[in-house]
Amino acid sequence: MKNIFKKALLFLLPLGIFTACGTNNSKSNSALAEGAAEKVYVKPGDHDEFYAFVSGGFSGQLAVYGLPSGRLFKVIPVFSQDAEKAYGYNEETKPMLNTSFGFVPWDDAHHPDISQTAGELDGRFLFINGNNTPRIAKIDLTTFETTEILEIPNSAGNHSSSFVTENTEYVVAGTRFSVPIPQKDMPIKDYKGNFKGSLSFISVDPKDGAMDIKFQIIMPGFNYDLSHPGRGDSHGWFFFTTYNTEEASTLLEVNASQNDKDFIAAINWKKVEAFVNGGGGKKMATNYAHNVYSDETHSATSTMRKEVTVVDPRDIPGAVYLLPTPKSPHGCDVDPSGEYIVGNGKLSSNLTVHSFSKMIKAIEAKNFDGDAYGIPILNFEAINAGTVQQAGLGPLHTEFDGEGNAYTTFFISSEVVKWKLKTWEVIDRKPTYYSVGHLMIPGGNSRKPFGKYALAMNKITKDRYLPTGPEVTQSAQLFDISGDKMELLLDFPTIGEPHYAAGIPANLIAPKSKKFYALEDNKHPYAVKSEADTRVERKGNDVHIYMTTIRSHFAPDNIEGIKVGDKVYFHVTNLEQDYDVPHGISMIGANTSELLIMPGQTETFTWEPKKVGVWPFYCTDFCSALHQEMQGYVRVSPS
Ligand code: CUK
Ligand code: CUA
Repeated sequence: MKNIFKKALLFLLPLGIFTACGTNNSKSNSALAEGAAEKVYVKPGDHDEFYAFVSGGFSGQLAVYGLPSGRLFKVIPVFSQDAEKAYGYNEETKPMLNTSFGFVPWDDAHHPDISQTAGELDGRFLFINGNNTPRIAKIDLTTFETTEILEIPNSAGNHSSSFVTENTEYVVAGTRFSVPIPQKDMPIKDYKGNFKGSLSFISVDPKDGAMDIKFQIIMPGFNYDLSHPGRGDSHGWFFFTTYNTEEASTLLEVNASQNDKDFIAAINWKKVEAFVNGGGGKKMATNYAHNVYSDETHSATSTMRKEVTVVDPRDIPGAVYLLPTPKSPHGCDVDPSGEYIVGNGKLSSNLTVHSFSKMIKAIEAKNFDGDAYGIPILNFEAINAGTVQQAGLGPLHTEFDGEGNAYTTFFISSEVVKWKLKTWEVIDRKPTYYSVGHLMIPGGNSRKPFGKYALAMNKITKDRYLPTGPEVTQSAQLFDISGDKMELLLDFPTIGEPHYAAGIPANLIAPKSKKFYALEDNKHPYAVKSEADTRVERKGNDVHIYMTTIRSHFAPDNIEGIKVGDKVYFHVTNLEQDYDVPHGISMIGANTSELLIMPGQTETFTWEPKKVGVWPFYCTDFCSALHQEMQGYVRVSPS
């Protein structure tokens, strides 16, 4: 790349200047499809064809939309407290947000990925990463609830996560920042050679989905950006983009973009797995939280783990190779056949595509260009499958439609570009409004993409919507990709900042969706199964109220004997056995949120009454014609 062009890119990349000027006609809808309205209109009462699970970025949550309508169905709380669902507020879910740093009720959620069987979406689980305090969460797609959160030790800015292998053998997490491993007090300027990266392979139990860090590969001190699993012939491999291969402690241009090429790290995880199964690797003492939510007890437990298995790639010949890839690659995307690995060099206008089969041949022929890091670097020409020339400015991410086409997002030139695998020719390009990050095609990260739609997730919306003060919504744009040319169908606002999304046909999830919990299976320690068992028990200053709800009353509903200075636990069981009949409750001045209790479930909130008096409570969810009668009183006497 010409130096002046590179400088321009570096200058423009963070500012999105191209965006602002290049799409001066901001209301332009040049790509809008004929009949777009009918194509996205889902009649009242009808269902959407796809679910789209869209990451909430710095909101820490995951939003569920329907496609093609763009209607928002639910925000699933994952890494952040959520008053609406009492997540992280009620006693049952607080342990989900526990970490080795204590209670951390926030994170930056980036990449959802749905579990796979034989390379196809199976609709069982969804995994998503928290970048800030490194964590991987698992969401059960029958209940749409976060059921497991695993902290990742030896990681920082957990970004190249959380993608799954072809049979969900592993969900993979890679550090963005290299850090001292183990952490220690040392001069930052001594980064080079001393800071390390880590790539974590988290096994997923085939039966219940339980996560466990099988091993961590300790890598050179690069930044690890994104990753994708191999599939088909390349199943058994995992690919990670890297930048800052200069190993600089400051990423100002002079330091971090010196190298003409960074790398995609290719990991033969089956080899590493065999090494570890044979007793290889070291047990390293560390500290990380493992939080599990049980549908039986409707409660989470948090345990602190003390040990992780780490491996040095230099101890496992043939396990790790570096694939030279131009100019700070961001996305690392493997096509449905598993043959092509697309490296999206952010500071490049060309897209580099590596060939898996050529990579294997180059390894066999030992066609290496050195091994500066103790890891063989493969010869660029030997592994190159092709290049998409002058495709756009600032390539970020690529998805596939399963018909031999790839779709790459370009942040700076603010467009989606469709191109053909094998011939590397650009077929179509459409502007996005504005500055697209990720793109999602349902199943686009699997052996079987469903095509039909592509969802662009944009960083900047400016004047696309009614203004709402300095902060305006982030946005998604839906494209019809069923024809040769992409056609814009719809804009819709999103929560937080959407990074990646995962889409899946509704019929792979909807039939299995849980309607309610069976009361007889409720193993919550404070559950009561009938009104006859409701009671108030005092233990010193702790008062436990075993309460039930059913349309349209609480039991008990008149509670006396509470004193200022008590800690009152409301353990509320919803006795309903019907779909969509939650009840809610809270108390005046309670600094935990309201509860929202699903049928058959028990939830607990605590209340520390500060004032003498008779204080009412009521149901917060409009549940029946007599909802407004659903109330009670607590009498609080002096201590
Ligand atoms: S990153 Cu957001 S646009 Cu976190 Cu996947 Cu590329
Ligand atoms: Cu129960 Cu309203």
